[in-house]
Amino acid sequence: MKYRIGNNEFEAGTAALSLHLRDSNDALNNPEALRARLEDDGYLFIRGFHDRDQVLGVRREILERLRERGQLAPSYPLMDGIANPNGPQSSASVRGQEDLKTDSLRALLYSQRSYNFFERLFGAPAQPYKFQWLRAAGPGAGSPIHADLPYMGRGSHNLCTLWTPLGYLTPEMGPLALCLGSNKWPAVRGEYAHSDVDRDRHTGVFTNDSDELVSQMGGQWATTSFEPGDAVILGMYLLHGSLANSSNKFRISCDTRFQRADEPMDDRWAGEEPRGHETLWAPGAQIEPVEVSRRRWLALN
Ligand SMILES: O=C(O)CCC(=O)C(=O)O
Ligand SMILES: [Fe+2]
Repeated sequence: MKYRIGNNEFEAGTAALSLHLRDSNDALNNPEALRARLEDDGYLFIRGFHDRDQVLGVRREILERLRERGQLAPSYPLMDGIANPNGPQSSASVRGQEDLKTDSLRALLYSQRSYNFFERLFGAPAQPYKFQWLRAAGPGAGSPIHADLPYMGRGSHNLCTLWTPLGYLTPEMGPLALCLGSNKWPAVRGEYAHSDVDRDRHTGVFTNDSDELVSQMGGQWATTSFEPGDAVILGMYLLHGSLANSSNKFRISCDTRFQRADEPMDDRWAGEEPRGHETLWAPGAQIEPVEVSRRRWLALN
C-alpha cells in the first residue's frame, strides 16, 4: 500500500517512508538528553504524554460536535469517527473550527503535565500560546510540507510545537509526517526559516514535491500509529506535514505551542484571544504561490 504526502506517493518501510518513530520515553527524566535529541532529530515522540482517558473524553466531545454539524456517517459508533460522505467537505485546515474547541480540549493541552514537561525541557518556566490549531481532517485531506518558524518566528525561538492526536491514529488516517534530517538543512535554516508568512506574503509551504526532499535532499518521511495520550514535540526547523487521509474516518488532532515564559511571544499569538495571521488569513490577500517560493528556497532557477 502506498501513502501520499503532498504531490507524491511512497511505499512504506523504504528509504523514502518509515512507519516507525523513535520514542524518547527513556530520556523523560533527563532534560539534557531530551534537549540534545530535540536539537539533533528536530522532534521528540513521547508515548503517554497526556492522560489517555482525558484524551478520549476530548475526542468524544469533538465527535459529538462533528455529528451535530452532520459530518459523521449516521448509524456507526460515535467514537469511530466515520465521515459522512454526503456531509460538508472537510480539510486539514485549522480555520472555521472554533466551535469544535471544547473546554476539555484546553484543559488537556494546558494541563500541569504539559507545563511540567516544558519547564523541564526549557530549564525555565514555560507558557503556551492560547491558540489551538484543531484539525478534523476528513477523507482525502492532508497538511502541506512546512516548518513552523515562518508562522511564529517574531518572539522567542525557545519555542516548541506540541502535536496531540485525539484518539487512535493509523497511517491510513493521515497523521503527522516528519521529514527526518530536514532540521539540519541549510536550505531550511536559511532564508526560509527566517522568513515570515505575513510580512513576506508567502504560504509558508516549503514545497509540495515531497519526493525531491527524499531523492535530492536525502530526507526520509516518518510517521507511526499513535495511541490516545501520545504526543509529538517539534522544534521550529523540522519540515513536516501529514500523510493524506486514505481512510473513511476523521483524523482529529490538535497542535499548540509552548515557549520560555521569560521571553517575548510572537504578537500574532500572544494574549487570551490571539489575532492570528494578518496576511495569510486576510480575505483576498495576494500570496506568492508555492511553486515560486520553492525555487528560491531550494536554490533552483
Ligand atoms: O496535523 C497536521 O496535519 C499538521 C500539524 C502541524 O503542522 C503542526 O503541528 O505544526
Ligand atoms: Fe506545523
